[in-house]
Amino acid sequence: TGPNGALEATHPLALAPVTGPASNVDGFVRQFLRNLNYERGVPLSASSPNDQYFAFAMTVRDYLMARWLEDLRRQRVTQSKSVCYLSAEYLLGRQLDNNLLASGLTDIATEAMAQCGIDIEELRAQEVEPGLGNGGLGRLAACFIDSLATMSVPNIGYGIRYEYGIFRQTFVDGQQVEQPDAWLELGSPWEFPHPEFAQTISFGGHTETYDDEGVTRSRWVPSWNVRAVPYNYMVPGYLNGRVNTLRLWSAQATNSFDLRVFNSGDYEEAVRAQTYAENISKVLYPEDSTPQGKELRLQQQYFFVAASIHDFLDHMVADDFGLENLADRVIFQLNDTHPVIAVPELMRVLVDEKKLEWDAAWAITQKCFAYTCHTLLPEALEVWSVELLGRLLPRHLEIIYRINEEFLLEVRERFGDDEIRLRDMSIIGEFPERSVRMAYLATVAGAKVNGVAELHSQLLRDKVLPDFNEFFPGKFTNVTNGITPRRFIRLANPELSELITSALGTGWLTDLERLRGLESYAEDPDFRAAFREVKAANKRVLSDVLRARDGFEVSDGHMLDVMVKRLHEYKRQMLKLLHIVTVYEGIVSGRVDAASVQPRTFIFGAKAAPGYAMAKRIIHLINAVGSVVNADERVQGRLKVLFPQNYNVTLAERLIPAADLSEQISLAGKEASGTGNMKFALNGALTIGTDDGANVEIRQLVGDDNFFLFGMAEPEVEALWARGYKPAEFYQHDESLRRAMDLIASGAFSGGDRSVFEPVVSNLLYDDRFMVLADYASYIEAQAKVDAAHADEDAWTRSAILNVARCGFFSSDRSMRDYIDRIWHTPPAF
Ligand code: B1H
Repeated sequence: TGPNGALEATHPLALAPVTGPASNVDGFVRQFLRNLNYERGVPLSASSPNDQYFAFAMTVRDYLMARWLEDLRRQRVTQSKSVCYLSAEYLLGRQLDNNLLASGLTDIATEAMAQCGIDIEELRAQEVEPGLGNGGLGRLAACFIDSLATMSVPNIGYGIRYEYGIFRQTFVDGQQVEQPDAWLELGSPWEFPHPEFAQTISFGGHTETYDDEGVTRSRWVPSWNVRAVPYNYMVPGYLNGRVNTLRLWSAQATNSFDLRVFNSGDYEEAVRAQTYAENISKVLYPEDSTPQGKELRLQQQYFFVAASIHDFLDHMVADDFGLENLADRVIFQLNDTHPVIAVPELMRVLVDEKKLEWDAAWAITQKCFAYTCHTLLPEALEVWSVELLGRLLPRHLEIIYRINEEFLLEVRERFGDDEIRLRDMSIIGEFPERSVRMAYLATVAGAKVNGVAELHSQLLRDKVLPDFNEFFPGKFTNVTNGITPRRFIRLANPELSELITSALGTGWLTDLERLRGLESYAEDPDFRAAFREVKAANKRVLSDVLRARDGFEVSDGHMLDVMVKRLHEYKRQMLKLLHIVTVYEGIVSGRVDAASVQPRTFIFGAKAAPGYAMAKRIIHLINAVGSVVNADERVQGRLKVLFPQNYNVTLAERLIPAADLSEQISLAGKEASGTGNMKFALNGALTIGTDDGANVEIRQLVGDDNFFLFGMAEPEVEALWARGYKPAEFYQHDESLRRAMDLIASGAFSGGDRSVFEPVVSNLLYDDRFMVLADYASYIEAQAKVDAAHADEDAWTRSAILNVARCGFFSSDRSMRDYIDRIWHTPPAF
């Protein structure tokens, strides 16, 4: 090897750049058979669908490889500023079709498989989606890295390679049962392990000071460690030849693992310790919104951010770059508080290991991080008890204390000895136990703090972190979320994509504001007919999927009314259910003629956190209402309630394009943004929604005529709380609400057993933290408007087209431009 360890080859082939297989059907077939034979070790004639899927995926990979290697090389050579996205979750969805699309290989690959006698649909069905996220937050990370690759922005996504992703949901007697998601059981063709780039990550132990040539320094003496092994995944841009990297860390026991225990002869104990280390990346915590202060979770967080920071510093920053300029090389974007322990880790590296002065290190750190907050729920703001943090990461706790001390000094300088303010702004909270407020730490350390929709960012500034907003003028900003149109329009809705292209030509997929051009087509009867035909075709596709997957029959001619998202009380699936029960009760009581009811199919998709009892009861109730309503002949098949189990990205891609009505009905001031709302609107569903999260911006863009607004706005919610909210009063004064609630309480949906759903009913009557009853009347009224609007087919289609035309803003490409302009300041890519 030559200087810098570079290999010096003389063979001409070794000097040429890597090239992929020939970009034609023959080239694809040849490479596919090669992979089948040489990588899988099977002949075509004896290959299983899984072998074929693997060989196929590897072939797609082979076409992307040359660009990937080149982009990795250029990241190092140019040393231009990179975005390191730190996220505990990436909810990727299936990779195969996305990577085919990005590489422009779909047609060639389809023909190649046909010539091999292979049904490409069967191959697609082999892929298990990597469900390495809970919901919106994880899916957002996946959309963002897609957009960055498509915009050729240098980016590494860092995260955790959970062996088990979000649990598989099944229903047993209508109740959720969780099963492990063994997504790696058959391996994954998309990952590249690099054990040679493993990092050693330490935990526990104590700190000490020592004399370093006359300077007193601190150091951490940890008590155990674990190996973090990186697995690389390709993140190809859309038809631009760019391939970025997603690097997920897997925990392995170190070889030297507790030799002391080994030597003491306690073999069993040593092996147990190994298992302990490997637990770190074993499973994704299935809590959405409400983090639990579990030790393993803090281990996961520190494990992946420490590995990521060291990985970047060791391999991506040139030796002569100069640490004081680190912020010219990297911005670490903190996806919520989950990676915030990265802040004291970078400080520890700079101060303890690189021996920088504290102030110099802090100046660098404050430029290298930015923080995105994704919530408004107080219970979702992560805190770690000082006891736990100090035990697991003693040096980091010291560093956090010092950061806090110096921060509070500055606060004192500015505001005087205002003890209440000081207590309120302290990174260390005292009640109910001493703990580290991770959102505060992130806010103090971050160059910028952003919310994820206009309303959310406003509430963050005014309600959640007002003192910080005052103290750090200009630090707070907004970046409204977005979704990738490649996956959620082009792949999920190929028929609509074709229709759009027939009207606008190509180019809109990477410049989504061009959808504006569809506005005039809303007036064109032929276009409207074609648009309706697309929706109908998507319903047929969905119908086939639900039949095969769940044994459901979707009736023709029904409006599809869809509510898919995590089950959480603030999202108010109960409100949707009260509407259904109200319509049903009207029919069975004889007050409403079934024949006059507009045929509707209500589709729910939702997982509940396994420990969230109320959410699980609500799932049970939805299923119970479904089985009663669907079986009742008096309904004459005009109402149907379907709840397919295990809602995931793959199902979302089929459900959303078929939907007529999108349910976005959270209590105003609770949903930070929502991203499903954007996916539905862009696929031509109309929204019934509150003034919450990004709904606000959707409504502003599509116009009041094309959006069904209902419910209290956030200030009204506040005012009602202030007056004293008594849900039972709404029950007493609203006959229709009373009938619906009474029907549930009567045991009509639980075989006469009144106790089963009693907790749900009494929770609404006497607590109702999310004001379901207060918004009920307004919701029912809005649903009547939906019925009326849907009766006018042409007007509805017109509105649906305008939703598509006016929602180009919600491309995640636009979100990325906003991050670049307002936060990252990364120069245009090489
Ligand atoms: C969102 C989370 C979340 N906000 C804790 N917060 C988690 C919190 O594992 N945990 O402990 C996991 C996830 N997720 C969602 O983020 C918001 O509720 C949505 O409104 C928003 O659209 C989405 C993306 O910004």
